[in-house]
Amino acid sequence: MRKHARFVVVSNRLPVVIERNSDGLRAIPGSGGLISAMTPVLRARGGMWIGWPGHSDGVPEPEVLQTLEAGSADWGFDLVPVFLPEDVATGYYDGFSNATIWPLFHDLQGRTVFEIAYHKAYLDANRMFADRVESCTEERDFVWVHDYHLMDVARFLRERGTKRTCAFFLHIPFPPPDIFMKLPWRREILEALFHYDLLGFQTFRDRRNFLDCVDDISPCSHPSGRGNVIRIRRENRQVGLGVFPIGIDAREFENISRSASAHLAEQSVRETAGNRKIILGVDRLDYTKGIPHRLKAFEKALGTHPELCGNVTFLQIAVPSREGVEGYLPLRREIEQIAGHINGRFTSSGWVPVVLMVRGVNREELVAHYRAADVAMVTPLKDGMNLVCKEYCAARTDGAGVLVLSEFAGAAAQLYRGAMLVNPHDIDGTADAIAEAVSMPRKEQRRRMRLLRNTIRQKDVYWWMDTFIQVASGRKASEFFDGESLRPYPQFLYKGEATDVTPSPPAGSSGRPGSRTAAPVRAEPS
Ligand code: GDG
Repeated sequence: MRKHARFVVVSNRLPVVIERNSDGLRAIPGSGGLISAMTPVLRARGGMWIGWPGHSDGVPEPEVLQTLEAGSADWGFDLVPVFLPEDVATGYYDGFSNATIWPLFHDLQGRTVFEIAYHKAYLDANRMFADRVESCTEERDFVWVHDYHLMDVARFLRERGTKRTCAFFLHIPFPPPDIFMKLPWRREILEALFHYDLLGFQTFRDRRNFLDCVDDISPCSHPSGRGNVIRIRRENRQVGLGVFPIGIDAREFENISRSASAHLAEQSVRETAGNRKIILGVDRLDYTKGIPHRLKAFEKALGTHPELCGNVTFLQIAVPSREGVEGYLPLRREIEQIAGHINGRFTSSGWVPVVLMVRGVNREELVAHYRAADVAMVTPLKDGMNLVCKEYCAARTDGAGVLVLSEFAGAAAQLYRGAMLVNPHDIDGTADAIAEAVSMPRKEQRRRMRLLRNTIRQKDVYWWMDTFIQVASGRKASEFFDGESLRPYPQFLYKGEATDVTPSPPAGSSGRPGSRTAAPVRAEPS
């Protein structure tokens, strides 16, 4: 019998990718928002991660298992695979998760595919995840299921009679009723979510949307309480509904940013841009991230603010993603075409306005790009949170740099006081914001960056996990980790930096779209 209850993470993908090299198979780190957030904690404190190892490309399951066992020893936590038959995996992942829920929950109804076979595959896959969770965990373990791929896991666990504490965090937005109601399986999904003990959302906007949907579909549910965590009673179950904006490992980004190698790599990024001012975009190549809109705003800015021509380089890193899902390859072509068009129109001797990198870079190079960027453009059409904007600020150990942030990113609820907020659909407004950001005086940059960095440091990934686990399990998070605190270093603040971490909207703020300072969605109360 184990001494402690275990901390178990369940997500669509394991945080590793199985790769074959000349020495055989090995588990290398995967990428993406969830992995960036959770891996540091599990590596430091141990636990278990259950997930799909991805399409196996003919690698036999025993070999995958063996590789993951070796990976578990290296990584310091257990990697447990859920093997999905190829047809189930395709319908569940490419289909229901990424062609139905992903676009719909980002308000993009026109891109949403409603296909009953996808939904069936989704249920099959969620049942297989529930089987694995049941067989690998005990009743006293704490099971934390992540994201829109796995909304039905608790339902299947409960059908088997298990009573494990099972909590769920939605990393993406929850849509308002007029969009959610289009889903043929809307009632089933809400019912499934009620089998969790706690549902976590990124922002108040998402929780409010969820409650509005519940109210439309089953008005007999009764919410109670106020603030970050409320309760809702439905039939004989009580479910917590919490708002937990996800953070990053800010200290880690600061440490990389201060390293000599990051300084060196920063120089080479600056040289790529001919030592001009740099505007940076870093995104998965996804239609929700607003890359075409951003490039068009840059083009507009060059046309209306001629002083930018020859003096600014737009550097866009776009990491290929979900290439099996419809719509992703055309997006790549669209972005390449817009970048080519801008370069064709504005390039002059020795200056190319847009540098497009359609590939990922390693962590150190990423930080070097953050350090080199005078302006970061994080302008998704809608985003659950967005970690890139937080990483950019954490990497700015010099206290300079300007964050231009979409008011439709969940992060805007936390960062609206230091960022320049834009509506990414407003190309002219965004173009003006670009010009303003590029010429912002150093003193104003520092004032804003101080606010941003302090919020990001205090509401970091450890704060996020600690708060979520405590609310979900009723136990201090340290109880799952041999009594140790989750944060592998003390909470840190620097002298001379403000400690304002729980911003509230400025007095008289209307939150009106287009405003560069108003809060677009409610900021979290203390
Ligand atoms: C989902 C939600 C939510 C990107 N390019 C490179 C690279 N990245 C890393 C970034 C960042 C992560 O990928 C992307 O995270 P985001 O939060 O921006 O976006 P999603 O992947 O859509 O994540 C999102 C998140 O979950 C967490 O809850 O914030 O709203 O959609 O960490 O650094 N990393 C490296 N090279 C790259 O080229 N090394």
